[in-house]
Formats: sequence, structure tokens, C-alpha cells
Amino acid sequence: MTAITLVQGDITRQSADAIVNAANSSLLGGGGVDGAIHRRGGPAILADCRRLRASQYGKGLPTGQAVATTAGELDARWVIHTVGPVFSREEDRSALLASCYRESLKVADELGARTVAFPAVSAGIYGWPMDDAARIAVETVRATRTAVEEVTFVLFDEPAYEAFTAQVR
Ligand code: AR6
Repeated sequence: MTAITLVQGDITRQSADAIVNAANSSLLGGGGVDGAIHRRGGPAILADCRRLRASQYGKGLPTGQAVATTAGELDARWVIHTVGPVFSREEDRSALLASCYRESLKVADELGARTVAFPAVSAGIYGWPMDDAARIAVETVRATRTAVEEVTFVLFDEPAYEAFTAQVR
């Protein structure tokens, strides 16, 4: 059983074996959590991302997938970058959002990570409604077979924290 913990705060201040980044396909950085992780983690993360682009992901990391790099200066061993779907009212992309959590946990298992911190993937710049993002996140982690012992959702603000709290009750 994987324990689920909720924290309100900045994920770049979190200590965990692996910290998950809500990245974009380019893997070359952006705003939101992605910007914060690269800022605080330092240039080693981007250097790893560039290597991954050159070796494996010339066309970018597909939505719903995950890949690990060093965590640089962060208090973690790895950053797991995952690409959430942009929210759409016309098309149900929930399976892709669930895939982000599943694939990140799969990468964590491959690395031997026992504690993993997630942000609310897709629930910022990508526009996913927070309540639904929280439901998919919690349901997917609960349904995933993994050796990860603790998943911590690090929620940036009070509404996000409340949305996740409603799901773990
Ligand atoms: N710690 C924890 N949560 C955070 C932090 C932080 N330091 N900063 C923001 N959040 P977002 P997305 C919350 O936009 O929606 C980037 O440009 C934020 O309030 O970071 O998946 C990427 O490069 C929200 O609840 O990720 C992509 O282009 C949640 O984290 C795009 O944004 C996710 O917001 C990805 O958009």
C-alpha cells in the first residue's frame, strides 16, 4: 500500500527520492512548477534534459509519458519529468492525465525511489479544473501497483490543497 500525504507549499522545497515535474514535450523548461524546478535545481537538470532530447526524444517527450533526470541542487535524487495533457472541453483527455501518474510511478520503481512528490499535473497553465485533476491524481495513485511507499502531493495554494483533501478523505 502506498501512503498518500498532502502538503501545501512549494515542491522545490520538498525532500523526496524523486520530485515530479509538470513539464512540456520539449523538456527544455517553461513556467509554473517547471520554471521553479529548473531555477532552484540549477543547470544540471537542463543539461540532462538536453541529452535526453538528443538521444531519445528528438521529437519531444509524448504527453502522458515520464522520464527521469538528475535533481541537481534539489533535495531529491531524481526529477521525473512528465507531460500532462492540455485540458479540453471537446475531448476527454483524462486517460492521458492518469498516464502521467502511472508512468511517473513506473519510472520511480525502475529507479528504486521509495518516496515521490507530485504537483497537480496539468492543473495550472494547462487549464485542468482542480477538482477533477485531484480526483484523477488520487484515483490513479491508489490504483497503481508500485513499490513506492509514500506519494506526497505538494499543492501550491489553499484551493488545490482543499481539492486534494476532499479526494483522500
Ligand atoms: N510547487 C508546487 N506546485 C506549484 C509550483 C511549485 N513551485 N508552482 C506552480 N505550482 P503548472 P501544468 C502548481 O502550470 O498545468 C509549464 O510552462 C500550480 O499552481 O506548473 O501541467 C510547463 O513547461 C498548479 O496547481 O503545470 C508546461 O508548458 C500546478 O502546480 C506547462 O507549464 C501545475 O501547474 C504545464 O502546465
